[in-house]
Amino acid sequence: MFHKEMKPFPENFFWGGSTSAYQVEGGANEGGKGPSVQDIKEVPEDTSDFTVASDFYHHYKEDIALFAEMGFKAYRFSIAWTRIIPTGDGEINEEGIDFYNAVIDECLRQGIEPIVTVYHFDLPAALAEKDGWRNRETIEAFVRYCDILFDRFGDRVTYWQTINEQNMMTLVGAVLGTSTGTLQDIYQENHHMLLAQARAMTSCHENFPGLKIGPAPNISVVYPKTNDPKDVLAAETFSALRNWLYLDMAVYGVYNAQALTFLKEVDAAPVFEEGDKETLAKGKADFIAFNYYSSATVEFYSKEMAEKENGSSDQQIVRGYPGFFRQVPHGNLETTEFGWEVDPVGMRNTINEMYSRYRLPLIITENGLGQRDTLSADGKIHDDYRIDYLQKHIEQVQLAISDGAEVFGYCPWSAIDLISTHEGFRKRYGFIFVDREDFDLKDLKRYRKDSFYWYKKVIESNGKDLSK
Ligand code: BGP
Repeated sequence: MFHKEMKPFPENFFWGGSTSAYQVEGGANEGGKGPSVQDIKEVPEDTSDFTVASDFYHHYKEDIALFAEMGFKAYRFSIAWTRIIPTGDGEINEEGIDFYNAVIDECLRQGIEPIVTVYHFDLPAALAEKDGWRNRETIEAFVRYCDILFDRFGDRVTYWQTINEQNMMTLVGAVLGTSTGTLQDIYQENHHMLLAQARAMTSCHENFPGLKIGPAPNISVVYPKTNDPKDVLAAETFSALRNWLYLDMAVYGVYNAQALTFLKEVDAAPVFEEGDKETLAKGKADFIAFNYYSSATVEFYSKEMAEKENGSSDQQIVRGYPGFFRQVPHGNLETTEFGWEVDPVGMRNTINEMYSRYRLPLIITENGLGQRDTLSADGKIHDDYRIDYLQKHIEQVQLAISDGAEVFGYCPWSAIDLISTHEGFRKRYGFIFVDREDFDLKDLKRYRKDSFYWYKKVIESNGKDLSK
């Protein structure tokens, strides 16, 4: 669509940045924190574990001051469940409450709106030992944990996100270190997370008026590889499973029909208990937070194709499922150093499709470029590539706003360097460089990257000046 005149970014737009507790905090064994699945998972041999991360736990004042210097209006971060309740469902750890009180107060003191994710990949290890999300008691533990957060922090935190990238935990749980199992196991866990989310949203609305709550999936447009109607259908099925299952539930309180039918066809449909349908129907989001890095491309994948290639009993449907679809490279998109396709226009498509389906205010809670950075002898980081990536994506956000979508914030990943989910510290995303390597902690000193100064200018001009 062409616009005679672009709409400006709204006033009070939440320009900010994003992090998650286990990837940035460190202090893994401090302040009474219990272990999460991220602390006990096996990390790839050549990458760091999460014990120290960026040591935000000890540097939070300095880091939030740097966010404020960039002009952040919002900071999207997650609370570690195991700092608040070390065993997941037992005693409250007041030291953990104190830590997040301090972080929230520091944000507010600096004029930054705290936007909190309740759960970002870090299920308490004690709950994982009791079968994690496969066990329905985890739903109760989650709802209690959420109520504690709303109660203790809701006087200062208005915007809440339930579960970060539940769809990625379902599609690539093994890579994220969240969970594995048969397809049926995984979709049963998914069902329990959906119930937990619905219960948390309902409780938030009934018991804590004034707070706003939404999901935080990773949403991306799915292109058919060709205009062959079979490819188009394949893309639609994959999108139903990847995207709409999560948003239909968060907004309408029902399973996406196509996704549920697919799950039945592959013998992975969740088992409903009495009352589940009603519980799900009650949970309604106030806004949609979503993460976007890249688009997806899909082709029809026949059973014959699968047999020819020696069959695929692969349980990871993210790659493909014989008789339905499979993901393929786009073919016309550049890829990052770490192999991720870059598709800024895809973000406009994604926003527009989401807005026309759901008509809720949208906030981008992750988007960014993971790349190695070099610290020069004079303390500079020339990350033009990151500026390029962000510039192109912000342009598309403004185009989507001009197309008619309601977008109220942009919080790219990541506010500061942190540890990648499975590719270590060398894969950096931040505006602020943290001087450490995967196995050499150095001094953890903070340096402003070129993108820091660029983003400051973007925020100051409310998105009008994107020039380098
Ligand atoms: C999202 C996660 C983040 C983050 C980001 C980048 O899926 O919500 O936790 O890490 O992706 O991914 P990665 O670290 O694998 O490069």
